[in-house]
Amino acid sequence: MKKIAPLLLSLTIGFGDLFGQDFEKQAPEGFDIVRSDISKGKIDTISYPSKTVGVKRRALIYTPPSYSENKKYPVLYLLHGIGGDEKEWLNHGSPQVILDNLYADGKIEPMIVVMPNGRAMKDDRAIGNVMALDKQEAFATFEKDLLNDLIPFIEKEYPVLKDREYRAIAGLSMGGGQSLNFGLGNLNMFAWVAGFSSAPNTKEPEVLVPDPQVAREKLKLLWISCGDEDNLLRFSERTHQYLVENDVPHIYYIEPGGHDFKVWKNGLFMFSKLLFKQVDPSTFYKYRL
Ligand code: FER
Repeated sequence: MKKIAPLLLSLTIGFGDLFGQDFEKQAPEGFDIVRSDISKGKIDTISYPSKTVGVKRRALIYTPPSYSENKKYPVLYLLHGIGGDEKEWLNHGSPQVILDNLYADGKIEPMIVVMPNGRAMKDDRAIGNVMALDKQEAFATFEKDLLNDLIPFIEKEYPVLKDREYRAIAGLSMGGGQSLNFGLGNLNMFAWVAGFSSAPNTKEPEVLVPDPQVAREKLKLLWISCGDEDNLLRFSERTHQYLVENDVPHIYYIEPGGHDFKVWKNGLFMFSKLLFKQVDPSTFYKYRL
């Protein structure tokens, strides 16, 4: 019996997985609730000099439980939406709780998460008309700030792995568009790219992925998710359609919901579980409706 039990267990899990029974499509209840009995990561505010903007800029950084400067970590850059700033995820998405819980359950790789302000302009506060043209342009300018200022700063100040395979970018809405634009536009820098409910700033598919062959070779994981009741769904849909037509493996994950943090928290939960691990593109279909 001693020998048979593990065999039966692995068979059950194997078959369960085959039929999708063990496949978790929604974060389980409590995934975003603080647990008192587990070790926690830490959130700090950092300030980095930006040549792009000409000022010092703020970002939040999450270091995982058991963080040590003697280890080396992969990094996820996690971006906010049009009405947010570097604190939006923290204020509305409990990313540190979601990640702490996943660590406690052994479901994610230790990683550093950087939450910058994606509105790269001198006054980068989310006040006044957040849709104003100069503010929208600042979301595009952030590509330079990220690549030339923030990433070099993080790589100088923190013990991080600098290879593209250890760098991920994900974001919600306007930050989802940024993640797809900057990630797919800089495949020499990012192997993991995710857009949650990506906004109209998402470049047209042909511009986003001009060379499907290169994307196929370089991407570890491209994740596109959106709520089925989101008015911006068409931007995810058209990207997905193009990727199918051009045979670029990706996860397309439409879940019940609108343009809100329920969807984005679930996106962070699901995407972070896959990050910096072996991925099997033959399982991507499971995320489809
Ligand atoms: C738009 C509608 C929504 C738009 C941006 C958004 C740039 C972004 C929403 C968000 O970040 O939540 O027309 O234009």
